[in-house]
Amino acid sequence: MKKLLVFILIASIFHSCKHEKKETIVDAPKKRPNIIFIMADDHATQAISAYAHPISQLAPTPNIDRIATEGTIFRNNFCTNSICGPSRAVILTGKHSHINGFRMNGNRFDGSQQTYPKLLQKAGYKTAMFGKWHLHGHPEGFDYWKILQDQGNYYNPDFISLNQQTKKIDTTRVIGYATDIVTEDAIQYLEEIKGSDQPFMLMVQHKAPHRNWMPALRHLNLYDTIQFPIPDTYFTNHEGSSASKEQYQTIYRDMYEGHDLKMAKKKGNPELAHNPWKTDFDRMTPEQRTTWNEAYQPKNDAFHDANLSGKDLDLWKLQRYLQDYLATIKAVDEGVGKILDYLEANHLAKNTMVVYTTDQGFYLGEKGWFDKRFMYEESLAMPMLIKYPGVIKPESEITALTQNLDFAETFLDFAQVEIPKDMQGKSLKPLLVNTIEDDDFRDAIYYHYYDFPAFHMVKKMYGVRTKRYKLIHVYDDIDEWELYDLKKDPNEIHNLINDVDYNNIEQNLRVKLKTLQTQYHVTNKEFERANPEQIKKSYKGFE
Ligand code: SGN
Ligand code: CA
Repeated sequence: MKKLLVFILIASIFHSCKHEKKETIVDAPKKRPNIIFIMADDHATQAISAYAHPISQLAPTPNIDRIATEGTIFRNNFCTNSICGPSRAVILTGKHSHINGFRMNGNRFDGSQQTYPKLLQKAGYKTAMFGKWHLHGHPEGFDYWKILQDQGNYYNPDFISLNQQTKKIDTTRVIGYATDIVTEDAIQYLEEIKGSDQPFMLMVQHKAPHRNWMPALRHLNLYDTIQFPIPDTYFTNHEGSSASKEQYQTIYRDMYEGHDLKMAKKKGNPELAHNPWKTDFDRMTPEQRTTWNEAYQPKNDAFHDANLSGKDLDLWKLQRYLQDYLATIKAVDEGVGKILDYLEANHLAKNTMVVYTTDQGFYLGEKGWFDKRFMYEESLAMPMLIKYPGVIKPESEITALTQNLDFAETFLDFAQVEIPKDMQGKSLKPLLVNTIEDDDFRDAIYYHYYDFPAFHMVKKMYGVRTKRYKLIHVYDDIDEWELYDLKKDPNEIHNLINDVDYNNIEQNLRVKLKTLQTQYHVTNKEFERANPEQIKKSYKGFE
């Protein structure tokens, strides 16, 4: 009996250590940390095995998970505007889109403004940026940078870089696979600065797993035999949300069969089905293309033999999408492993903070969709894992409501640089060193998406999310409010806006929304509507 009690006691202590917060670590290093910020593009929380979603368990990410095992996992981290360039601009500036001026992808980032890399550089950090930039213009505030041109391509991408000798801008096509090249460039830079007594801050930003989901040659058949779980909402008709009905990002309706799903026109012939953006495949070398065709042709032939239609075809498309999407993540995960191994082998691990995140979440078939933009959980959530040995408790978790808006201040705080008053987030340091309770950090987050009319035709929307509820105002060619109870309806398919039982909750959320808009200096100018003619044209044009 006594033995059993001791066992229960030890087991409960052990249990409380796993993924729970504990006392602050006292032996925190005094030196300013190095920071490596690794960011993927469109990496869904559902596709990181540390988050334990069933999809990710079939396509694990062991190296990314190492960051969670050695550090902390954020459970409620969100973007402010679920689209690429805007999220990146928020990360750099610590300011909402309407303040940093980059509201949608077509905008140009005003590089002259204050950013955290500039402030770190000024404070004596070596700063470098690799991979996807996607803010137009060239990076500022970096000692060195080498970025993918525009969106970047998976194979043989074009890079723009700052030539360190001549200080001139070079554009070069590099033969190889984008994820591997970006990882190698980052490691090579670490080699070059080895032994410097300055701390460093590196941004390593991958193209993957962005559309059109082209895996590395070594991963082309990685998940061929796996059947991924089908989301409960794959065929949902989202009643109560016109925006959901009118979007153009449904897997079985809007994906291009050749370009996105790598389907072939005919059996026995590698010629791709609908492939409007030819450059992704045409830039491959003949050898790469041969390896590619050898991997896809047998599975495409099997597809033709199966002669699928209706729902069977829709489900087949989901599997092909997930196989490719998840296979592109494999190289990202391997790259993270290489960077972590490098830090360990070079005695840098102890004083380096490593962050893994993505620019925004992504749909893996939920509601039938791919892409992002909506304020629903899959695209609003940003996975985030951070390790910093001796400071952040291993295997801990943070449930506070946090945002990409907070990253800049966090890095400045750890680097002991004064945080400018005009930044709009909050340093996450008190959460990371456990001097604040998660629930005391923030009670609600603010969101605003503007990119309409545009590709995928997701309407403009803004809203507020608390731990349990979400209120969204969708506007432009419509004017609709949506309210969700995330506890009762985690899939967000029951719009409760007309449910009288939720009147009080709705009123409180409206008040909170107004408070946040005042706090973040949102003016009426932010709610302008597009020209109705242009909207109509776009619905036709993007069909
Ligand atoms: C491309 C993609 C879209 C995607 C946008 C924005 N189409 O246009 O599906 O929504 O980028 O993505 S593609 O066929 O050209 O890949 S973002 O991550 O840059 O915001
Ligand atoms: Ca993105």
